[in-house]
Amino acid sequence: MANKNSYSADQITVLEGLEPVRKRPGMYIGGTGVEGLHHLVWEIVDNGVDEALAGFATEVSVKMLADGGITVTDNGRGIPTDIHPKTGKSTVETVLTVLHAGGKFGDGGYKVSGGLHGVGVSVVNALSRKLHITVWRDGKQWEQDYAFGASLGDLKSTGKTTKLGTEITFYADDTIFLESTQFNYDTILDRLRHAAYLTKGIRTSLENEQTGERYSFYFEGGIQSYVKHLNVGKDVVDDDIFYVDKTIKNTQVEISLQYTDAYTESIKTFANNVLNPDGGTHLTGFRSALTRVVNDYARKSGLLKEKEENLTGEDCREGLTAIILVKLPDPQFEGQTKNKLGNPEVRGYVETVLGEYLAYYMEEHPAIARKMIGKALLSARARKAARAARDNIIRKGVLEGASMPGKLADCSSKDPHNSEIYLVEGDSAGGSAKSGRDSKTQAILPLRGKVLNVERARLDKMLGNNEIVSLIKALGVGIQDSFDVRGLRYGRIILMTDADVDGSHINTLLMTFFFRYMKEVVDGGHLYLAKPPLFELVKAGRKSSVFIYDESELDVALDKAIAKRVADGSKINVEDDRLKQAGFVEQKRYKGLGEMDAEQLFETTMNPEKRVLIQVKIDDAERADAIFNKLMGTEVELRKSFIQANAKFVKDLDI
Ligand code: 0RA
Repeated sequence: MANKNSYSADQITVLEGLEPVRKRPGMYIGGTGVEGLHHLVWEIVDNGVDEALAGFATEVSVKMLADGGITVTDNGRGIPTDIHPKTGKSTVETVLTVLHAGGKFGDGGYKVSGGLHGVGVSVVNALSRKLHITVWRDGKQWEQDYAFGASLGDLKSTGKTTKLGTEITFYADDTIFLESTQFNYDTILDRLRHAAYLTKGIRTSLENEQTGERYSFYFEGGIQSYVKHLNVGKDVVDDDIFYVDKTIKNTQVEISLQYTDAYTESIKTFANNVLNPDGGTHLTGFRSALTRVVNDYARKSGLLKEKEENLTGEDCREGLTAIILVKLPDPQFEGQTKNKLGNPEVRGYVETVLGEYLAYYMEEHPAIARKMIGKALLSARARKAARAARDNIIRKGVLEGASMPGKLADCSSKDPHNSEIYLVEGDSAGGSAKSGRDSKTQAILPLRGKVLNVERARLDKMLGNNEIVSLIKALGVGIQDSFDVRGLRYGRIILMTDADVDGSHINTLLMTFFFRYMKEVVDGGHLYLAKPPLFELVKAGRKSSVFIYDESELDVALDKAIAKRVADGSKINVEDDRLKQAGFVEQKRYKGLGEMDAEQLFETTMNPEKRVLIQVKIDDAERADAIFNKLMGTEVELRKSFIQANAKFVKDLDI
């Protein structure tokens, strides 16, 4: 047994330590897809951020190496190099080879990693085919190599230094990450931007060795800068941004907020720099303090009359952008997805901090305070009007009634898994779609003209719009309080508009509507964009045609067709233009759906066997929010520049 190629006893224990990770990686990093892959980067970055939170590091940088590796460097304390009493190995090796041996015990700091989300750098090591670590500590540089989680030798001192910090280079194991081991620059950049917003005084940077791209973030204002960033492109009530940072007991509460003229609220909550999408006790505390302070001020100032009822929480939050960040030693999470902060004491802390400092802020800034109250009063009035309008519509049975809108050509299938609805721009294309469709599974709803801009309209106005009402009714899901995605009558909702600027605009308006009012429909993967052809290449004798869906495909298609004719031995006249050489007699450019007859429309755009559909995804609600604000908001210049920059969006459209 004991030959020189076998592992020594303690190496075996170490290997066993990481075996569960290689066996069931999903348990540790959520999955082995692209998201899980990026988890490896977050794990190490978070450790560096922890060093910054504890007051030891000021910089965390990531480099995407040309050979596929990732290097993460921080200037924290450096992982201790001394022998760990429990393992008899260096602490570096212990941290890298023993599960959950994060090792930062009792330093009194807050941790991003080591808590619920941090699974430890050993997981990264376990899932890397190669890993190299360099530590600068105690005047020395130390280095060690690993493969598949096992050390290839002891930690060795390789030089002298005055530096402090840790640098880890790893190569994701492609036998684990079968889908891809390719990292995404924008994904990493996004994470580093957030880390910089949430950790005051930290600089984060990213370099892509292959493309030469590099970026660095430092936000003096922390979450105040974050609010500013979220509100780019929106009209703000005042340029000033509220900010407070107070510690109660051992919990640090940081809040920043600013009102905009939007009708929606955008509040993000974090515990120890981890986003809590479902809120939790910090959000509850925030809401109750906000409602109380705004009402108190409104009463005291006489803006809210004695006989008027209190402003609701919703009224007080209309147009609000806020970041709530708490840092606490022992965060507890609730709910199935653990997306909700549960520590009960946090509610009171946040309520106290905001209650005191927002009241003070409003006293100090009476002009801003009046604008805030004015907004909330408007919202209250609009809310009452909207409720009346909706009640009226519901009373008339317009939204839920058994009868379908007159313009809907429904399909005969009543099974949502087996039916889809096309929302078609214009009555004439709608007519073609109706006669060309497969009436068993395909329903058609023509929408006339520009659908209402829901971003800038409240619900009462929206419900006054026939197109929107027909749409809600046809889908069968209701709206707002009555919304229920289980009522959805079609598995696929397909937006079919002309391939021009107006068509893109209508798509955007409709996507905005779904994003704002039927997000679950989008989340459920039900929303699609149809892709009509841009060109038709007509064959001699008009026997058959080739349809082209992308500008860039045109040349490729001609090349292919010419090559095929050459291979077939057809005579080719080099004097002819490329179209003729390819055996075509005409190149037709389609400007709109209306130029196709019913059969053509079906064959090119609706036939499930051949059509191209683009699934609308919301990868990142924040990015979507920003884009919608750019597109739908009042800032014409921003909107123009975005449309120009993205005019040719095609394949995977992330809204
Ligand atoms: C164990 C203990 C200490 C720090 C670290 C680990 C540590 C880990 C990583 C991972 C990436 N960068 C890191 N920086 C530090 C505490 C050190 C001390 O008490 O001096």
